[in-house]
Amino acid sequence: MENTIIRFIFLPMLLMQCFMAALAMSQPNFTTDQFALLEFKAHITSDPLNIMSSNWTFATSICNWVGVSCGALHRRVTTLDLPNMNLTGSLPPQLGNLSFLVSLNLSGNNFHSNLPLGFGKLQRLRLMDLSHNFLYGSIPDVIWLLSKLEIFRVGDNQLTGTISRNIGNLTKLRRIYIGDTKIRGKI
Ligand SMILES: *[C@@H]1O[C@H](CO)[C@@H](O)[C@H](O)[C@H]1NC(C)=O
Ligand SMILES: *[C@@H]1O[C@H](CO)[C@@H](O)[C@H](O)[C@H]1NC(C)=O
Ligand SMILES: *[C@@H]1O[C@H](CO)[C@@H](O)[C@H](O)[C@H]1NC(C)=O
Ligand SMILES: *[C@@H]1O[C@H](CO)[C@@H](O)[C@H](O)[C@H]1NC(C)=O
Ligand SMILES: *[C@@H]1O[C@H](CO)[C@@H](O)[C@H](O)[C@H]1NC(C)=O
Ligand SMILES: CC(=O)N[C@H]1CO[C@H](CO)[C@@H](O)[C@@H]1O
Repeated sequence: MENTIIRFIFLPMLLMQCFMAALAMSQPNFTTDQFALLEFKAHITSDPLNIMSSNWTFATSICNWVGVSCGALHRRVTTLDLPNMNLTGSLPPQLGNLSFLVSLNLSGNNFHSNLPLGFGKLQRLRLMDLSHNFLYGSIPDVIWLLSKLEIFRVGDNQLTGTISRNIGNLTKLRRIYIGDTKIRGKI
């Protein structure tokens, strides 16, 4: 009898509580994600295909915005993919607050900026493709500490610097494209 009560009443209640707790934990960061994406939108100076202006609005959740997807359970942003969209602008450091981001593909646009130091916080990132833009400055060392990174493409920009020996820490790295940049170093 007691066993049955535990199984049919307490266990579901416990699970529900865990779920609510998980939800409460991820809730504040939903607004962190929202803030990060709005900062990104604010740093877009030209959007000829009207992606941001017509779609990135509060008519829908950020998880329904073009190029954005979220985890099924935690509803945190996991993907920001807007390649070849003719977007002009810069990459704000706040993008580094998308702490659940797995894929970032902004290749083939007109982004003019540094690679923000904040990107070093993207600890879950597996794919970063920023190739074919106008990024400049040096690749911050923190990039070489993104331990989950599998694909790293920043070629066809004006990035400089050396590949840190920390690249040895990227044990998951399968593909790297830094062609046409002024990066030196041994791999
Ligand atoms: C934005 O685009 C997505 C996917 O095409 C769509 O599901 C969503 O409803 C659009 N949102 C708005 C506000 O247009
Ligand atoms: C990024 O998007 C472009 C365009 O769709 C695609 O060709 C490229 O392979 C993507 N990058 C990665 C690393 O998947
Ligand atoms: C982006 O702009 C170029 C030239 O301004 C144009 O040829 C190209 O079709 C545009 N891309 C898209 C996806 O509209
Ligand atoms: C997001 O990132 C910026 C710059 O990296 C930082 O100043 C800000 O406090 C961060 N946190 C939130 C919640 O936006
Ligand atoms: C990364 O590698 C460097 C040198 O190869 C090492 O000194 C450093 O401790 C490593 N860092 C991490 C966070 O593993
Ligand atoms: C509760 C929680 O996960 N908070 C995190 C939200 O995101 C910021 C910035 O990435 C972290 O610093 C918090 O720890």
